[in-house]
Amino acid sequence: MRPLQVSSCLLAAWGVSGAVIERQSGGDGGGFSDGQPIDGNGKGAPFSGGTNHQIDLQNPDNLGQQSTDNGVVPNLKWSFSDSKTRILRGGWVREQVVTDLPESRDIASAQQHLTKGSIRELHWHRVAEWGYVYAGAILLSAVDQNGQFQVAKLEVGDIWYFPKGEGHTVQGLEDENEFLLIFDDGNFDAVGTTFNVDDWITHTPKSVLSKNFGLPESVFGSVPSPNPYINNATIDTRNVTGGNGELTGNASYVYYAKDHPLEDVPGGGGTLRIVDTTTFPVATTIAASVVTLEPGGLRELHWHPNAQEWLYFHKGQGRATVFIGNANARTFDFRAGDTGVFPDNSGHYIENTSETEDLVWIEIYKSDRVEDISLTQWLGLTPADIVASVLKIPIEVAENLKKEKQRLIKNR
Ligand SMILES: *[C@@H]1O[C@H](CO)[C@@H](O)[C@H](O)[C@H]1NC(C)=O
Ligand SMILES: *[C@@H]1O[C@H](CO)[C@@H](O)[C@H](O)[C@H]1NC(C)=O
Ligand SMILES: *[C@@H]1O[C@H](CO)[C@@H](O)[C@H](O)[C@H]1NC(C)=O
Ligand SMILES: CC(=O)N[C@H]1CO[C@H](CO)[C@@H](O)[C@@H]1O
Repeated sequence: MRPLQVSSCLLAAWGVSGAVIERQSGGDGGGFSDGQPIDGNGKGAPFSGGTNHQIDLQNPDNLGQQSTDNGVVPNLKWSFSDSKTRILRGGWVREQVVTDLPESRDIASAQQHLTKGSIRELHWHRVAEWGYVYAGAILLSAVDQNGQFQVAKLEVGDIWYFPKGEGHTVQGLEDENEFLLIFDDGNFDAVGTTFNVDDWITHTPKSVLSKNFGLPESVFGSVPSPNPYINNATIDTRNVTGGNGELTGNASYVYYAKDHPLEDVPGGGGTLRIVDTTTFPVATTIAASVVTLEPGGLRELHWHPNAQEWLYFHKGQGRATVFIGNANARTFDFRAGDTGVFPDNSGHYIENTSETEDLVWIEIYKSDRVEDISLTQWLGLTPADIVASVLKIPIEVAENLKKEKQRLIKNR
């Protein structure tokens, strides 16, 4: 009987003094926080047909909550919960590719879980791969074209990068291990993007395998087909020897979080770790920021001059308005497990919408560097008379705009 409640509460609201009373909260039905497209100022009406109430409750901004939104902005959000999860012996994987989130042409992603001992089989990609461990620990192994190799243990917060084409694998070391995978091409599911060794061996004549490896044909009689995608094994890491030695220093495929203490962030509202070629030299095509924003904090209004921004929300909940040019702007609600994409050079902010929880997310750019331009800093470094006349603000306000980037602004 929601429609009746709505109309009676609206009548009551109008009845008080003829003044408009905002009814955005309160549990008795009739506003955005009740999952209804009704602004309490005379706009909107209840849903009378099919609607997914849980999704409506999670996305008040899709219901029209932000009166400053305008024009047409395509969908810029995809939830991993809407992806098909591929369940396997030893774990699972769920992807987000360009057909899920069409605006994300530069980046595709996946979450992957491996149980203890499970191995993502040996493979390589036509695209570069970037990974972030957020649960457990993994053993990574890779080899480059010069016969240099790396075998490394990564823990929570550690990051890896495999250049396009390098052969690699990862194995779960703890009971449960999970990580985010990023690829620098949105069309990740296209044939010709991933090459699994099991598949190649299975579809090569046995006589050729025998000649190639100098071994009897029977050696390859048990290669699994179809490939299981995840294999299992005991954890008995044999040392690798030979070749041209280990990839270390600037050539390393691994960024260890412990080697990079968090620095103070301008604005004081949280922490921001920039992982690009200034701190992780091999990562020439994927740059990242790992951000924690305190309750009430704001990632300041800014844009990125060099790339589209792709996002993964790891904890908490927040909202962002994306301004894509002309008079087009749209607000999106995000929570843990969502991904998003902000078009190249679009203006945006990210705001916490939780009372208590930090908002944690990862920003990804198909670039060698994280770059941003701060609206506050730009205005602060423009002649104050110009800023005052254009924005119709007092000149003293324009003169006192901060001249430093604020990045993560603390709740005041
Ligand atoms: C791998 O999984 C199979 C099937 O579940 C099981 O029979 C086998 O013992 C496992 N091997 C190892 C080394 O864990
Ligand atoms: C690998 O090398 C290390 C250091 O040289 C050694 O301590 C360890 O026993 C070796 N592991 C195996 C499985 O041979
Ligand atoms: C390693 O990379 C950093 C950052 O790009 C650079 O400043 C440094 O000189 C490099 N070190 C070596 C030994 O090449
Ligand atoms: C604790 C706190 O200040 N939470 C705020 C997070 O941001 C939302 C949206 O601005 C506010 O409504 C909360 O009060």
